[in-house]
Amino acid sequence: MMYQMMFLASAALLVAGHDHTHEPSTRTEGGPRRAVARLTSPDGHDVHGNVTFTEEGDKVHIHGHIYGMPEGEYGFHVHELGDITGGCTSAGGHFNPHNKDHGHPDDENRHVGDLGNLEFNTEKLGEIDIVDRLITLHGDHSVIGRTVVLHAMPDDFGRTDHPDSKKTGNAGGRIACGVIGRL
Ligand SMILES: *[C@@H]1O[C@H](CO)[C@@H](O)[C@H](O)[C@H]1NC(C)=O
Ligand SMILES: [Cu+2]
Ligand SMILES: [Zn+2]
Repeated sequence: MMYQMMFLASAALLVAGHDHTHEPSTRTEGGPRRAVARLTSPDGHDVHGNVTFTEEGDKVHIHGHIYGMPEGEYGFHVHELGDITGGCTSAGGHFNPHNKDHGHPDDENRHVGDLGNLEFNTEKLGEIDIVDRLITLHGDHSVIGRTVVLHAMPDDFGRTDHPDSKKTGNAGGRIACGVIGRL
């Protein structure tokens, strides 16, 4: 009996916690919350682009394009800090407020900032068209004021034996980045 009551109480807490974190944003101005980042390369690579974030219900749509990488796939993440004063490395690690392992965007066990790979075509154009269920533009875990980073190598989604796989996806150096600002 006691166990049952404790179970019910913790279940209720879990539900309340869940509802709270996924509460739709109560925006005073009209329309969805939006944010934007302009990616540039502090290290002088000719890589640049724009990314917009639009919150719709409990999902965020991420659109835009980045120019300049050779054909291939490259890791694309939101990093914790909005600090690029010392280049992209100042932005810290992957945004990971729930202390998870690095993963694929569809994984349960992933960093909030894990947006997978961005594919560049033969024209060096990478088109961003992502719908994500963990990124938010409101509350404590908003990505506004944090940094989007494009890496030098593909993200392995935490699925290889490389020692960095479960931390960063072994995506290599940081080629371009931009701080996410509100619109
Ligand atoms: C980013 O957006 C600005 C206008 O806001 C535009 O001038 C610039 O060309 C865009 N850059 C890319 C790479 O799309
Ligand atoms: Cu990254
Ligand atoms: Zn990660």
